[in-house]
Amino acid sequence: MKKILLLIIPIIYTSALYSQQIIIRLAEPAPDSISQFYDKGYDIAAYRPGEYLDLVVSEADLTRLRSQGYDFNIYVTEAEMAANLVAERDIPGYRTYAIALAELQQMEIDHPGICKLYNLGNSRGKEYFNAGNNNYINYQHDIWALKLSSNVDNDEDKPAVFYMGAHHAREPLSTEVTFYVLNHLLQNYGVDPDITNSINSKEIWFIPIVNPDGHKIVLDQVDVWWRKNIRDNNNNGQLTLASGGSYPDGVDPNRNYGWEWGGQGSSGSTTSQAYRGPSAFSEPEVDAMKDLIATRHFVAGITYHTYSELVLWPYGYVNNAVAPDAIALAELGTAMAATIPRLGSGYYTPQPSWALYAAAGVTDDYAYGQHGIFCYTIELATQFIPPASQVVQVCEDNLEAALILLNRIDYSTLTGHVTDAVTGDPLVAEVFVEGIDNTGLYREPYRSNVDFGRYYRMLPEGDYTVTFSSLGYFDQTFSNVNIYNLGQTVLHAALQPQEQVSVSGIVTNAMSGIPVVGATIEVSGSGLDPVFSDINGSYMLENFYEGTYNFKITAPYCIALFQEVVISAENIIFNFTLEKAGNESFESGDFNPGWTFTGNTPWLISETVSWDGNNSAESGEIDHNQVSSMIFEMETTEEGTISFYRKVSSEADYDFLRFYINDVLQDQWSGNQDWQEYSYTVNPGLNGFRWTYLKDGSVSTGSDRAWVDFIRFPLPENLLYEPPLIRNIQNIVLNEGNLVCYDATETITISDFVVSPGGAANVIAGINVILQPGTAAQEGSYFSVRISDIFCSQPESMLASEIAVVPEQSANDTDEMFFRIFPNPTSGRLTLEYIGNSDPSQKQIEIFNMMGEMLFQLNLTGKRMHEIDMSAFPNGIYLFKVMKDASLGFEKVIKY
Ligand code: 0X9
Ligand code: ZN
Repeated sequence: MKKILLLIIPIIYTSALYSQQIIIRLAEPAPDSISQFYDKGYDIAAYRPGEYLDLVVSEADLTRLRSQGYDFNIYVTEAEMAANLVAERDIPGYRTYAIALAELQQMEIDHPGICKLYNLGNSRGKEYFNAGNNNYINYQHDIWALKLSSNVDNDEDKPAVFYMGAHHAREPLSTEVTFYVLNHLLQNYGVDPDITNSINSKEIWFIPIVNPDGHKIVLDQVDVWWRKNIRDNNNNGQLTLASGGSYPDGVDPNRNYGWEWGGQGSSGSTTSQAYRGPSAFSEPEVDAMKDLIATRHFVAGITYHTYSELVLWPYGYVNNAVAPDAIALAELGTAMAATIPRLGSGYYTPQPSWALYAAAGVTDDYAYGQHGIFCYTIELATQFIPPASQVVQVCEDNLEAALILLNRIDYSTLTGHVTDAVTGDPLVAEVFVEGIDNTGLYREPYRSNVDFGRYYRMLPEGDYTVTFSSLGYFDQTFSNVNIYNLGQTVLHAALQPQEQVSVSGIVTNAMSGIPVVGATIEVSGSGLDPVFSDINGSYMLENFYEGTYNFKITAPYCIALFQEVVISAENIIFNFTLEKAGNESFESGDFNPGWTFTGNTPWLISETVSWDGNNSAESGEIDHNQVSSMIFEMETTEEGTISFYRKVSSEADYDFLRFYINDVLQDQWSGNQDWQEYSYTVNPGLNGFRWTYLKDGSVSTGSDRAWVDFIRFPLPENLLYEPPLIRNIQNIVLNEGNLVCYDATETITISDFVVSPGGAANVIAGINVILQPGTAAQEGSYFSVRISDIFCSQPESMLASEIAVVPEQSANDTDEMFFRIFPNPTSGRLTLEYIGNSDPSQKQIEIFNMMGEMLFQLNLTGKRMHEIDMSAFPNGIYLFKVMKDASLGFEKVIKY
């Protein structure tokens, strides 16, 4: 009776809860078929280029795929998966969490000198339970790690290696192989001299079940297809099982690591089996791995998965990725793969991870990118869950590769200690190997560790130039460092400390020369906190060392200044001038200071496509899976608005223009979309505005790019010139006119202010307006004057002034001309922005000096923003004469 129940219950239980899935196989897939299925969000079970492509699908999916002409066969059924999980006669099959934990605990008891068990933290389910949710009572798991090493209670100066299993729930074979390697080493301690030596000289870490909650779902046969952890994505307070291949709960742990997190091959959809989570390391299981990796001196590791019989190494986040250590990584991966027999014949295939498919947020990319660890993903076997009878064989077959990895640090490796030459204390220093570290995609520099100053570099055989550098010390370079295959090369470095210097200077406004208070001075790579300029614009950076640094200076509503600074004992004073930020229409034909670019190519200036004038910013030319970004940073002190026009011509729904504020996506557009204006609220603080054009893995449509024009930044009103209301005056004399300082901050209108040629100084309401004798600006013209918002702190200096002079408005003069000129005053670049409604094409501008001499003429030719270079003009006040059209004469004069 009991036996029958045991047989029947799992079948009823599983089929009642979710629709059945199967693994289907496409034999000899075309090279591009993987990306087709990947892009459509299929659950990829396995892929061996040219051999097979396996998908997890429902029966309905299979029918549909067949009707589309695909030649898929059923490869593994759900019943087979479930049956394989179960122990066979005398063959134990797969460990549960409870059995695994008991075994680890027993090891620690049996081998207390060399085994130490660490609890690395809670699973997601345990976190929910601890927070009071009883629905997760059965998912209270810990993430366990066993450290195997002599003097196991001490943290010694030893290189560490890790073996991880069960990132993915439906891959319990990965736990079995991890245990097998562990048991083999343990049983041979004191027996096999090589293994004994390895355990004595290394730390060997085992994390057999990284994702215990998911693992339980599979081992209990609740859902044998479960892959992710059990994050409650839909917030219903309980585990939601899949329906129709959709997985509402869970994050894919192998998309949650923080190296290029969010990129290709990871999904932003919560129901996807490859859901990356809301942010990098959002999941406690993955966060636990991050902490472990950060706190031990790992040099290599394997994360086991199933299936496909592959040995993979970083990078995997983007196609055609080349790691700086590509050669040494491939050498080791190839050596390991050559020892692992495949089920039929031949050996595992070695390849960089991206060659399988690009997937971002994976373990090996993070371990390598962040810490330089030679981390491999081994895709075991030919099924997620092979029958219990095959488990031991797969484990045995994988042992030698695990030992090869363990021993890699013993040869073709550079190692040593870096110390302070005076105190002898260990030093964290960058270890730069010429020809390796300056090649390939970015990886964090290798550094010696904080406890011992120890470093390891696994390198291809050969001669190298190696430089040790640490902030506050003189670099030390060694050439002809020979790396050979029979052992390690030991190279210690004792670095001489540098004298400390203090760097100081003043930050001023480039236009007025006035000190900028509260500017932020940051020095990238210095390890120093940013400092701020004081009331006099002065800043001071203490405890500095000689060298070349990149300074970044920002202040509210100013253009961020990026400057390389060479500091030496003689050179410690650096003054900076900041330009006020202006709106942007790209009419100068080049990017103005303050713009920076990231991604595969920078943005360009288009001279053929524009919303106003002739120019706009155009995304750089990019290929599939690439991005092109332009960024402008601006500090603001109050809430404001940014607006811009955008135009897109791209593959609809796949290739996008995206706009971000501080890396938070605000909007995205794709397809064919003509110029349109968008605006967004901007919070006070340092704001990074980023426009990114990005393409997915295939297809290009239209012009395949995006344009941005007429950007209005969140500038406060007083930075912009708004034409004021005008009253009449007659025959104003402007040449040699001189506006003196006064302390008014409110708008003051000077009305009925008549000055005839030869007129003298006038004083109105405490404002001094001195108009020197001279010639009338233009005979017979009628003007009004208004002076507004004037602020001065020092007599004699002109800080900001605005005078607008326009003819008396006639009743039919409804087409008002509106201009903004900023920044004002200026020392260089000035932007004149037409903000009226009518067509600006007829308008003309003339600029005069105070002598009434016309300096130059400008036609608006349809442009709304004009960049005017004033840097060649001497300090003073200039008049802008704006004409409605060339024949109509004065419409407005603006004085600067
Ligand atoms: O997709 C994965 O996470 C791994 N395959 S699995 O079937 N076990 O899920 C492979 C990851 C390898 N890395 C990259 N392709 N970047
Ligand atoms: Zn996996």
